Amino acid sequence: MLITVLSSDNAELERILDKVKSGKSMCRKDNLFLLELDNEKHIEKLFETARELRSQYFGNKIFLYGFVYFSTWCRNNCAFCYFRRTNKIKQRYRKSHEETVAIACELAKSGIHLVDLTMGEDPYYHHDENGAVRLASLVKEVKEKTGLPVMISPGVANHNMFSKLAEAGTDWFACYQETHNRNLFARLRLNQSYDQRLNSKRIAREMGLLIEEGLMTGIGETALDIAISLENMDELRAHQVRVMSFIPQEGTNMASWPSPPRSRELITIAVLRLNFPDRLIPGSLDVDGLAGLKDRLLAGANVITSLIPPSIGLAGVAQNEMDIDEGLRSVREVMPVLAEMSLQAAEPEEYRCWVEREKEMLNYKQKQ
Ligand code: SAM
Ligand code: MD0
Ligand code: SF4
Repeated sequence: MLITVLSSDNAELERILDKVKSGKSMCRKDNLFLLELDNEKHIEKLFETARELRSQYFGNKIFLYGFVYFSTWCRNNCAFCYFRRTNKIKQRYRKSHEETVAIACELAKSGIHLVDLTMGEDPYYHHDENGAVRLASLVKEVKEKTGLPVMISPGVANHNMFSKLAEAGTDWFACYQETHNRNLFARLRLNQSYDQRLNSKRIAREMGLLIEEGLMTGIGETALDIAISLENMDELRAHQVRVMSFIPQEGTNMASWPSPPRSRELITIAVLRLNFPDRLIPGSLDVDGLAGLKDRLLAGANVITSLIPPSIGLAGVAQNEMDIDEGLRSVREVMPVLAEMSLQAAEPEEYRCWVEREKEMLNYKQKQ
């Protein structure tokens, strides 16, 4: 009986993988089937196909993102987040403009391809026109001094902030919905508007910024929720799509909520690759540190995120301390992992070209 079920599952898996390899897009039922795989051999086949597709579009090149969490002040109170407003924490800080630029330059020297400037929804930047001006001038100087593309993760931004950010040359806007199930969203991102958050990505795109959408797993979502998220990511035409496992944080409503088995994040990374073969898909060092990198690359990720310079008091997000002061979240430490897997860090120029081409396509489509 079990053998019959396994072999019919195998046939269905082959059918879906062949369909993807021949360039056809998948339907909700296909995605659900893949997201619910539980046989190790089948999962390995899925990962193999994800790697094949990655190599078809990106060869053996991997992109590296440096991460600067420059303000951990936040006006929101997300149920899952260590940096939520009401949490009394020791890592509440706001780095000055000069300090942030210096950190970005240090990261750039280490060989990263993009600077991701991330913050809580800090009123210092969000409160008024002056805040938006400060943020735009930070992006502008980081771009000028590092010569690298810049991503900004400021939380929900308004039209005025986007126009200043676009003017300053911001390349990317990252803002993760976490889930596209509105009820679940309301339980996670307390007192925040689902539509406003989703729309801010649409506005950013209209202003010519590349956008990143993301999911969190292990927060009470079902496989169907994830399949529906894939459709939303497609509709949004996000340039980068991600998934991260939930990590419980001290002092939050979800402190005793368990972190999920990593299989769900890894399978989702692979399914993202199958749905969006030519898009950027991160494997974050912020979930399991350097030790978790290989599995994420094996599942089809082509960007390493959350590279953080050691010893200057910067925090991660999900793992606010893990591997940071030890210097394990560095370009130097990820290189041997890439080499072991016959992968290679891209040249900064290759990354810049990818970004510039996508931005040109965006602007061209907008003019039509
Ligand atoms: N404040 C901005 C926002 O919320 O969009 C940007 C920074 S926020 C800390 C970036 C992302 O970190 C969140 O969207 C969420 O996906 C992730 N994150 C926060 N807390 C996490 C946790 N406990 N486990 C896993 N991911 C988490
Ligand atoms: C990461 N800690 O990539 C970062 C962060 C924000 N754009 C990214 C969640 O894992
Ligand atoms: Fe603030 Fe972002 Fe954390 Fe929510 S996830 S509390 S918006 S820093």
